[in-house]
Amino acid sequence: MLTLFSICFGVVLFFIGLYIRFPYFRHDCVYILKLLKVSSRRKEFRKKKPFYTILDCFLDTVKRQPDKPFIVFEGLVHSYEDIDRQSNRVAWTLRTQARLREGDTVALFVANEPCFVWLWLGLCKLGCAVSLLNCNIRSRSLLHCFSCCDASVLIASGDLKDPVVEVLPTLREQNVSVFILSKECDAEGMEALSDKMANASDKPVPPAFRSNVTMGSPALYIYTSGTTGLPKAGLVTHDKVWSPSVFLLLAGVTSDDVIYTPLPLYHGAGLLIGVCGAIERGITVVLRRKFSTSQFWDDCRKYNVTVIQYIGETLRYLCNSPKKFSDREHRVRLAIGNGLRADVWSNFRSRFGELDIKEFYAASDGNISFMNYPGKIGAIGRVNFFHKRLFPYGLIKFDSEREEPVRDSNGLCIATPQGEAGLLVSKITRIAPFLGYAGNPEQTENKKLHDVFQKGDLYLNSGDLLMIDQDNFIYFQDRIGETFRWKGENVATTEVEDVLTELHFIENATVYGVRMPGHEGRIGMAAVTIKAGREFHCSETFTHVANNLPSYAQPRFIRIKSSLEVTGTFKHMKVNLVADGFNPSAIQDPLYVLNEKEHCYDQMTMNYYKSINSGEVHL
Ligand SMILES: *[C@@H]1O[C@H](CO)[C@@H](O)[C@H](O)[C@H]1NC(C)=O
Ligand SMILES: *[C@@H]1O[C@H](CO)[C@@H](O)[C@H](O)[C@H]1NC(C)=O
Ligand SMILES: *[C@@H]1O[C@H](CO)[C@@H](O)[C@H](O)[C@H]1NC(C)=O
Ligand SMILES: *[C@@H]1O[C@H](CO)[C@@H](O)[C@H](O)[C@H]1NC(C)=O
Ligand SMILES: *[C@@H]1O[C@H](CO)[C@@H](O)[C@H](O)[C@H]1NC(C)=O
Ligand SMILES: CC(=O)N[C@H]1CO[C@H](CO)[C@@H](O)[C@@H]1O
Repeated sequence: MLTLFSICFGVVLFFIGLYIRFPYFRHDCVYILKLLKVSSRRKEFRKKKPFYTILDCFLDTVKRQPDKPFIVFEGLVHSYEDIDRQSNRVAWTLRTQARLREGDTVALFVANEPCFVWLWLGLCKLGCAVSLLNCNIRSRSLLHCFSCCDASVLIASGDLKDPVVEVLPTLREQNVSVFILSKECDAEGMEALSDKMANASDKPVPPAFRSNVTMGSPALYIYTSGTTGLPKAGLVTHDKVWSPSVFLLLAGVTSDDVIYTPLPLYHGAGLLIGVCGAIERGITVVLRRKFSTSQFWDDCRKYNVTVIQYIGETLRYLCNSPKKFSDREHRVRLAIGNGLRADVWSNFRSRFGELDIKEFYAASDGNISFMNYPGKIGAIGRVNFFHKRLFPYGLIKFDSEREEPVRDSNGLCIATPQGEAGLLVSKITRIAPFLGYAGNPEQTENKKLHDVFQKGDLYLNSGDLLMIDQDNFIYFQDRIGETFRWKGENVATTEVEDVLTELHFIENATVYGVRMPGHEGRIGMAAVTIKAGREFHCSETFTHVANNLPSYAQPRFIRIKSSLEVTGTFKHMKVNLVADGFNPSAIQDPLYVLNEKEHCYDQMTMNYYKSINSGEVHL
């Protein structure tokens, strides 16, 4: 009896000891089990002939639960069956009207609306690849993105007609068929789609129309900002669609949940993690055209939302909104997203309730992802032995002056010790391939790193500096090189530089991101030189910038310099400029700040600087 008791006591002590020594042991094990489940399912999908795509998963969900709400939007409920039928109409219409066939690529220039989902599914049913254009881009950028992936058809929302009309002459030269989602269309060279769809059949689309689709066929092109100039079209194959589609499963979302997605569907987070994840779980998505601070919690209450998708900015806006008695009246139990700062994380939970936050790290053009499954504040993930075996990665020393990895005398990279920031590199393998960018072999090659830990090995350069602490939690530190992040979007500095130097009075420009107190990411700033005998025009600069760049990429501050420092390889030196920031008392040069209301750039004042620093001005 006594021995039995002491054995039990010993066992209890052992587990208490284990818990103290390894407090995250349980989390690690649960995560490994989920990863095992996901990996074995992915293996099964790959074995199936034909490959089991997210569309097949959708069709199975429709069979299982036709009447369950799939997309709820502005008070209207679209069931799984409704959306299936709508996507059939899309497929039949486009098969006749645009003669679309398997393997063709179609560009969608559509805002967050339910039709985004049925257009995408309808195109999947025809075996077409879909290129997801960011609906903020205009003119040159729009044309560039459209032509990256050899699309023959462009489909645009009714309210995006004007930017399409602007580029229509070029599209017509290239024989592109342009469809507008409206009942009628008077502009020559564009066809209305909505009326044709309304008349089309909604009978099922035969799988034979897509019989040649394999796991390696292009499913989507998702754009990321390039290191040189315009955005790059990251290829997402049908196999790769599955990686983000299981995030909701990994985060613990169940079939009873309702997810709220105010994020753009043209990004991986909205479409792949949100909508595809919902299809995988068979749940309802409450979709919103655009994130709104004032409507957020009302929506959550109205639709019984239990899971929300975020980027760091959106949770910060919610924390900055005036306090209400109803702040904790909601059923949201889980938030999933990225870019959440530690202070906002704590504020958010103490104000809106102790909900679970699952922060993750992923890139649509990457081959590695992390999830902070134990919910450690501020971290983006955790080193997990099993995950690392499946997807080898490492952090290496990076020279930020020369903007390249540091190499030792053997020409190999140097791993950073724990606690120190390093460049994330992930091994390119069969199960974690790097698919590159459509029509851009040079940029694809640029992302690869050879001879990293051994001669002959091949890694993907993520462009992100991360840090791993003593407890094996992973933290995001910074983005390197020619892009920075602002409002959840990557800004390509060279694209902004090109736009600025198009102005007749600007000689050279260098663009960089600067930190702003109380904000995630970096805000855009430019240092420019003015051509001899010319001067800086405040309103002309504004008009040009506003016409050519989406708002998140417009430089907020412009600093006029008499010359710009260059490196030995004629790259602009940004380190000192970034360090100077936008403090008017520290900068002798003329300094301007963008004024949206007055449509111009204003002289930067000390008062404005102070109100930014005190948090009075939110950008
Ligand atoms: C567009 O179509 C016309 C007539 O079919 C053809 O002559 C022309 O070469 C095409 N242009 C392009 C860019 O494909
Ligand atoms: C749709 O059907 C209606 C009624 O049959 C017809 O009047 C209309 O012209 C059709 N529209 C198109 C675009 O085919
Ligand atoms: C699939 O590929 C085969 C052989 O390449 C071809 O004959 C067939 O027409 C293709 N099917 C479709 C629907 O394009
Ligand atoms: C939300 O839940 C309540 C109580 O369970 C229910 O009465 C209501 O109909 C639900 N609302 C929606 C939109 O599902
Ligand atoms: C600045 O512009 C001039 C003229 O366009 C060019 O010759 C010069 O190389 C540029 N300087 C830098 C640093 O880019
Ligand atoms: C961990 C992770 O996201 N790995 C992905 C890397 O990219 C390939 C395809 O590009 C995916 O199949 C992996 O799942």
